[in-house]
Formats: sequence, C-alpha cells, structure tokens
Amino acid sequence: MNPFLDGKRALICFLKKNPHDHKIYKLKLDELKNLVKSLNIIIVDTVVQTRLKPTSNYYLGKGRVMAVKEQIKENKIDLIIFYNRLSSKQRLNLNRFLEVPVLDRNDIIFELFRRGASDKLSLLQIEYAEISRMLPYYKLIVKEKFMSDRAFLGSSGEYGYHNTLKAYTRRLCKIKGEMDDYFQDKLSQIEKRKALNKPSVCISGYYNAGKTTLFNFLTGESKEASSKPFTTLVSKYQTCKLDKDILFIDTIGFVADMDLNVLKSFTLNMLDIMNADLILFTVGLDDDLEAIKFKIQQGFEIYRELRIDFNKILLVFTKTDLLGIEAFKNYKSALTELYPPDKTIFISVLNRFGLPDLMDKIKCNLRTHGNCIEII
Ligand SMILES: Nc1nc2c(ncn2[C@@H]2O[C@H](COP(=O)(O)OP(=O)(O)O)[C@@H](O)[C@H]2O)c(=O)[nH]1
Ligand SMILES: [Mg+2]
Repeated sequence: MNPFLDGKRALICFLKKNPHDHKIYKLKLDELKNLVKSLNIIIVDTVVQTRLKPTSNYYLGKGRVMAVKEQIKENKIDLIIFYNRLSSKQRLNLNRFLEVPVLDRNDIIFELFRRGASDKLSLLQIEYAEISRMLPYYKLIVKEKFMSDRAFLGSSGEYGYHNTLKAYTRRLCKIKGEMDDYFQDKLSQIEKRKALNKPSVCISGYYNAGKTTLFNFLTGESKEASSKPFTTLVSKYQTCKLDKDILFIDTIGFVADMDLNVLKSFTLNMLDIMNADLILFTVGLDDDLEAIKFKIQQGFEIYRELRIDFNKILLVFTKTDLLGIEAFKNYKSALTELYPPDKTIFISVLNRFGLPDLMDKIKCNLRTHGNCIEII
C-alpha cells in the first residue's frame, strides 16, 4: 500500500490526437481505469480533449487546464492522472499550476510493479528504470531550485546543483553493479536450462489473461494467480507434467500501448520471451470483441518490436467458459479469421476445455519451428 495513493480521489486526463477515433481511445481509457482502481484510487471523473498535438507547456490546452483546476476545487480532487506520457517540463508546469500531484500512466505502471515485486532483482530493475526515466525531471527541479540561488559559475547554487545530480548518477552506478551480480547468476541458470536441450514454451500476453493459471495446470505448480495486474514479475520455469521434455515459462504480462522501455526494464523476462522456441500469446475472452481485437493487434506490435518471429507465436484464447454457446460461436468465427487456424486455440482451464488441442498444437509447432530435439 502507498499512503500517498490509497483512497485518493483522482481525475483522469486523456488527450485524443486522432479526431476520427471514436472507440480505441475508450479501450485505452478503460484499461488505465482498471490499473488505477487496482491501486485503490477513486476515479472521480475523466477529461478527454481532442487536439492534434499536445501543448508544450501543459499537454492539454490552457483553457482545459484552467477547467481542470476548477474541477480540482469543486470535486476535492487529490491527484491528476494522465494517460499520455508527460515531458519533464509539462509535468513540472502542471504540478505547479494545479497544486496537486500529477502522474502519468507509466507512474501507475511502476507503482504496480513496485507492489508486485518481492525479489531483490525486480526491485533493483524497477529502481534503475525509475531513476533513469525521472532523471530529466529531477534535473529540471534541481536546476530551478539552485538557479534561484543565483547559480553562476562557482556559486553555491551551481555547486549544490551538480552535487545533487551526482548523487542520482552514483545511485544508478551502484544499482547497476548490484544488478550485474544477479544477472550473472540468472544467465548461468539460463545456460544450464539450455544445456538440458528441452524446447521451451513461453506463456506470454496481457496481465489477467490466465497465463499463470495455465502454467500451473500444465506443470502441476501452484504459483499465485490473481486478477491483480503484474502479479508475476519474475519468470517461473517448470517442465510439463504430461511431457517432461517440454519446459514452460510463465512471464510478466503487458498492457495495451505499453511503453516498450518500461517492459524492457525487465531484461530477463524479455530474454525469456525472445529465446523461447514457442510463444503462447494468451488473450482472455472476458472482453468484448473490439477490445480483444485491439489487444491482439497491440500484442503483435510488442512482439514485432522485440523482433520475434511470428511463426513462433500461437494465439491462445482463454476463459471460453465465460461465454454462452451462441457468444462462443460468434467470437470463434470472428477471431479465427485473424490468424492461421493451426496456430489458434480456444481453451478454458476452469472447464478443462481445449487443453488436448493446445498440447497437440504446441508439439506440432515445436516440431516445425523449435530448434529442438524430437518430440513424440
Ligand atoms: N473463468 C475463468 N477464469 C480464469 C481462467 N483462467 C484464469 N482465470 C482467472 O483469471 C484471473 C487471472 O488469472 P492469472 O492466471 O493470474 O492471469 P495472468 O495475470 O495472465 O497470470 C484469475 O482470477 C483467474 O482465476 C479460466 O479458464 N476461466
Ligand atoms: Mg501471472
């Protein structure tokens, strides 16, 4: 829990840059709202402004920012959360003008990461990414603070400015050193696993798609599964209980429109995805069709940026039990058009539906695409 966020009243702001977008922005907003609610923050209202470009000072137009300020007073708002990523200058200007903390979506994601992190390496990776990401903002604040102390060459202001920034840089170096030790350890574990010569299947996809539930079923493990975002931060590895020759990996989930640099701060997770012989891209059917299609498209964008060969990806739709017979038929016919049928699978771990088909397709695709030993 973070006393700074818990139970606070928030106003969500979204700048829509495409005036013709009438639905995608709603899906993006809904996803942000889910993340925010999972932090126990109360969403009081949402402000959406359509503008082709953000303003350099306040992101939103000045008139809209004034209206937000009014709303803060009227509705007793404690903090502002932007969907869009703010520059250091916009963040500082907004903080000062609105006189309440202003966060963006990456702040929310990092807070969720922090809450989910239970091991030293995850905490170090998060701190490293956080300081690197926020350094330009800290620089701006520190610069203004010390420049008001009339910083000229050799003055106490300039001295303080450089000292404070050096402290951040020193901290980054220290974390990097500590992370390297953990990395060596983890990399040697990866090497050992490779030496076993078992093909690896990485369960990837959105948070809450049912990745860990599927991993537990396939391996007989009992790792924590929950609807909370980012419950799994550290990859889990285990052989399949039905076929000891296949190694399954449960990895970190992603969100739509995710900043790839945020995801990349979990380097080892990314290595797991990139090195896997096969990837199960899991997508929950507990959404409407539009949202599911959007998630698929966004997921493939991430895999593209990670330079993953799409031939190695199977699209696994989970939670079929949540749909009635008619709805399932509709979903299935709409979704099977999107991807090759030999790479699309519908399952429910809850109802034990589609799991033999999943195993068959995994084995079949490993034979074709895995640089691995023969699978019977
Ligand atoms: N109805 C239903 N719920 C499921 C199924 N698989 C997972 N869930 C639920 O979906 C939520 C997220 O599951 P989890 O495995 O933690 O998802 P992850 O974030 O992708 O690892 C949990 O509440 C699970 O109980 C399923 O087949 N059917
Ligand atoms: Mg999980």
